[in-house]
Amino acid sequence: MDSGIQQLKKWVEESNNIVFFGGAGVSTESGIPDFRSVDGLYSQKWRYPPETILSRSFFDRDPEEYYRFHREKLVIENVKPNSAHIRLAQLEREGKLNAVVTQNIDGLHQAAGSKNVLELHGSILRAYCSKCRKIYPAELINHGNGVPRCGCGGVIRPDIVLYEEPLDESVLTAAIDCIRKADVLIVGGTSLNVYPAAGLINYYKGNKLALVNLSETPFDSYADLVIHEKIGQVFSQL
Ligand code: CNA
Repeated sequence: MDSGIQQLKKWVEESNNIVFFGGAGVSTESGIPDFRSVDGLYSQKWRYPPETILSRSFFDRDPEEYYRFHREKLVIENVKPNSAHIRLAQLEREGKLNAVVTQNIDGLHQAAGSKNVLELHGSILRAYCSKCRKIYPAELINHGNGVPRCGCGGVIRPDIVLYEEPLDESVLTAAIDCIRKADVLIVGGTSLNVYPAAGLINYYKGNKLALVNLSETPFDSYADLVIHEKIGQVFSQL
């Protein structure tokens, strides 16, 4: 076994206060493309960059085009949790892991059985009316054609945080709180380019910060342990 993975395994064995903070790279091994890898959404041909389509001003201006992108690119059928999601859920059940803080919107941590999941950017598995806030089933936004509308006339939207929108204050506070108190912080599958989420690492006060990411990140020199390997493969060895 790789010495980095051996070190991480030891930290995991010794701790009962682990927090995991992850991003899109956690779900690529389940078949969901991330944004910034070579085969990620940023490299695919689309009329506008994902950051533009996934912004609040774009959603308000052109909900038709937003929903075309949403259904074609964000909703991926028959995806299953991979070894990383599954092992994280096990670690929670074993009383070793306190929380999963995720930038993902795909619901795969919950599908794997994780209970304390702090979804910084919301979830495409929930929907509500942007005008009267009535809650709707996700099928309405994830399938079908056109722009789904509420009886009140408002556009039904996914419960995700679009670019230009603030994060949910209570989710952010809970994430800061558990990261601040964590003994081991494992950060994985995130380019650490999207703020304010990436800045959460700064709240960690311990000396066991592990970064598991395929490519380099701006925080590599800040971490106590860096593993540039596939996260599913790493977690299947922990
Ligand atoms: P990102 O910027 O696309 O970065 C992903 C990172 O993961 C890259 O640095 C990759 O090198 C790395 N990576 C890819 N595959 C693996 C792997 N198997 N093992 C280890 N590392 C890997 O994504 P971030 O999460 O950093 O950016 C935040 C955005 C992306 C958030 O707003 C998300 O909502 C959004 N997003 C989410 C999903 C999802 O829910 N699955 C998918 C695509 C984008």
